[in-house]
Amino acid sequence: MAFEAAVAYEPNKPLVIEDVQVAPPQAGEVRIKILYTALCHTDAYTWSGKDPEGLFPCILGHEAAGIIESVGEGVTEVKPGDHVIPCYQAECKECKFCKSGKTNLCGKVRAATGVGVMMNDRKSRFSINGTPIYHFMGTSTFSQYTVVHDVSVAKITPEAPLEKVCLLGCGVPTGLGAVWNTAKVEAGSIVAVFGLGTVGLAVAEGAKAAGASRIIGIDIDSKKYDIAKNFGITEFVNPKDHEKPIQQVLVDLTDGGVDYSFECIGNVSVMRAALECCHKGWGMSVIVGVAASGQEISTRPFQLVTGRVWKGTAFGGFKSRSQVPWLVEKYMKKEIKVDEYITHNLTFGEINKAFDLMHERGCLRCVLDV
Ligand code: NAD
Ligand code: AHE
Ligand code: ZN
Repeated sequence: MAFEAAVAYEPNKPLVIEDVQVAPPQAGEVRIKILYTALCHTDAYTWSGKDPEGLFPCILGHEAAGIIESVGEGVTEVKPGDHVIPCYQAECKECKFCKSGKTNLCGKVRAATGVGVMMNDRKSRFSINGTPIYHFMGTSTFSQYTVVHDVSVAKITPEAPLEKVCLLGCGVPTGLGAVWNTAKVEAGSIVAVFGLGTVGLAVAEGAKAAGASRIIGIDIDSKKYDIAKNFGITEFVNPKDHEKPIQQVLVDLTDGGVDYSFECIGNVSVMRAALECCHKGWGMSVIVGVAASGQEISTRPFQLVTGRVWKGTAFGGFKSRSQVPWLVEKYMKKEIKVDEYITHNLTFGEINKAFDLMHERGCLRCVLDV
């Protein structure tokens, strides 16, 4: 089968819509007709060439929704016609990670998804005139059809609007889960959110639902405050308005520091500030942002000796196949926002324009009609 996909041939070079051969799913794989995909900053990060796992040519994309077209041998949990969200964080329910009860990371297919191929034969299911095109994050959703491992697909209710719930493939769950699963923010807590894009706003939404008493948003774009108030941000600080380091500004504002902070940018200097604005004795900082290859975090170990805790989160700690359907149900019951994060809708052919939009003010998520 040949279908259109947006191929990234080289870092930062415009994606090219090509007719790509999409091979049938092998054992333990499914082929999905992707109907809608959004763009996440991690796609832009890999496209930039700074991701050590970025391989070219590849088909990017990991925040999407679609319908199962066919399944390979031995696939029992989904069938053609099922509505699904591809999940870059797999959940096999059998590996050491899945059984540990301590993490949402899964070990079953990660070695293959990190090098752009499928587990079975260590080959790609995408090709153009016989030349293989690498997969990305085990999802490759910038394509009308994609092949993913069956452990990387969450079956959702057919009633859910796919043009909205595609967002539940990455950014929104990541922010909510960072608060609910990773930090486990308690009612009454003071929370600081660094970076008010989709992920940071979802952190704010999660913190509000958890009953946080103050949710302080920090962003270098002061226009973000207006929109952020709708997601639960109660106070706003622009580091550019202060001469003091931002961690000191926050410590002064909160009688010694915040209970929880979240870095949702991918900037290692901000990660340090996010840790150091936490309260002595118990403050916890969660790294959510993805920093480029070669970047490293640092702080005085004394910060940790005196009780601050530094953590990180992948997909907000949610177990994908088990919990994405639950998040979709929560959206259907209007218990979590999704529509509010979608600021732009474009056609698949406008994908390069969508990448440009990501750098513009006022853009949270852009959804493409594939
Ligand atoms: P975004 O670009 O929409 O938002 C980032 C925000 O940070 C913007 O509002 C920007 O103005 C602000 N900002 C930039 N530099 C700043 C600074 N020095 N101080 C304060 N604010 C600053 O991005 P997003 O889609 O919300 O994603 C955020 C990060 O999360 C990215 O690094 C992305 O790759 C990562 N991410 C991680 C996971 C995960 O599982 N850990 C999942 C999804 C996304
Ligand atoms: N290949 C990158 C890893 C980037 C990264 O940390 N990815 C996050 C998801 S970002 C989604 O937008 C993640 O879940 N990581 C855990 C994992 O297993 O990949 C790099 O920098 O090396
Ligand atoms: Zn993402």
